[in-house]
Amino acid sequence: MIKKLKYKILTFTVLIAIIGIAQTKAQNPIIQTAYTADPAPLVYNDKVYLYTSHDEDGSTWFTMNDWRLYTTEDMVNWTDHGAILSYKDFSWGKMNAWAPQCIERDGKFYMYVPITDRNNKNGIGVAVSDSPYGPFIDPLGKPLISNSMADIDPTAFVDDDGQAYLMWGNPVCHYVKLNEDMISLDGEVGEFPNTIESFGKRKADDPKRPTTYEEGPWLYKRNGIYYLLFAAGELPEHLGYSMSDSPTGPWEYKGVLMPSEGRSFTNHPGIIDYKGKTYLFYHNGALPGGSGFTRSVAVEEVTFNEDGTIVPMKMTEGITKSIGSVNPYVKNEAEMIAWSEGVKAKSNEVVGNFITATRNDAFTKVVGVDFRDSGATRFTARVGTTHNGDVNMEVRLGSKDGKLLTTVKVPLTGGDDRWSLVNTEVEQLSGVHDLYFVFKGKAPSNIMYFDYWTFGK
Ligand code: FUB
Repeated sequence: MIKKLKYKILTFTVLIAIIGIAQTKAQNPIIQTAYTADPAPLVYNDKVYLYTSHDEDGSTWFTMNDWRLYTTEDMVNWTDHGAILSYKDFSWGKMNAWAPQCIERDGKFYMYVPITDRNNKNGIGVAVSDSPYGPFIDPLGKPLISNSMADIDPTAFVDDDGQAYLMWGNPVCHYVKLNEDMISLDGEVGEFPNTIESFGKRKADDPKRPTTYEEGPWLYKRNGIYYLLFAAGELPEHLGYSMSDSPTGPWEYKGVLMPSEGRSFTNHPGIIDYKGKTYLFYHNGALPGGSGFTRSVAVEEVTFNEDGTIVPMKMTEGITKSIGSVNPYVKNEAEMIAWSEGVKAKSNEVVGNFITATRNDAFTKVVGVDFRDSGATRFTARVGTTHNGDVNMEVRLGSKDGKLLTTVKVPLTGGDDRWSLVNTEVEQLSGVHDLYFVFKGKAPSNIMYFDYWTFGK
């Protein structure tokens, strides 16, 4: 089985390398500063919290050590909060920080995660926090679910009547009720019958996998109808979905939600309603260096037919219009980014999360900065570099080559644990603009680092 899977992966990777799919320059994939996968969005207090798994740079297998968090209030600018949980935070965890989901109940946040334990067995753990940003603590000291190697990809859901459910699994979908404490099971683990009616017929005959259901279930409810979205086979995966009038089925297969494309042999759905719209998150391999093991998360707006079925969608350039705005007169994190190139996410104990420009002309873009009529005349940023004399950060309007607002000379600080606050004059600004921070320097790598920015008088 593993041999067959590896062969399929290799064939697909070679095929993609030959085709050489072009890198998108649009809003998708929404995270460009790290390789992310298995998106798990959560809406809480008018903000989107996007939990992801994390493919390590240069991975040639599922080398995944922690889960990351990104947030947005406008669906375009995403703020990086770094790694908020690792398999190492579970005393029993050995490796494989795969597809997570975090949900909120009564002000507490429950992060359900698949991990391989110290006996090389897969299981699902739960970690709890008082805040969506963590810290998350494992209250059990052991897996919540540990039945078989198939225990991966949890999705959690609290129904309107207060009953909570956990579903997971590859190659069949398991489910169980959760008690109100969200960290113990209410009854026996069940399994959705893996029938053609429920999950559609797989093209190739595979006795172990007769239907398209593969992994990555996501339970969602809209207008009293339950939707089970899932990663569907065969490889490369597409997304499929089924509908039911009960969270535990029987499920009726409704077809392909998103066909396979985008340089990754896996995909993984996560869906939310936010500010009157519905959004589907998924992953592909569209970043430079992207592949089935260096994936990146993307998002599409979802539309429904009158009968509640979902209009199938393809991978597009994503959400290009902001549904909010950015206030330039407060401290804005450099890692709040709508698009970037040549930039990596970093963090340390001195300043938390920040970004590093890896090459000359690397840049970040922030969409919809609303200067109003306040007449900003000063720009301030916390920056640093290990190079002497030749490093500048340009602040431009509208495009990477757009109107130059100011050039910040980046002082030599000597390391990303030492920072300098720089201040420059800008001409009076008003109105809404996209801001570009363009990093200039002669060094072959790690040109400079950037923590935050703000405008004032
Ligand atoms: O990210 C590791 C695994 O790949 C996930 O658990 C699956 O859903 C697939 O995306």
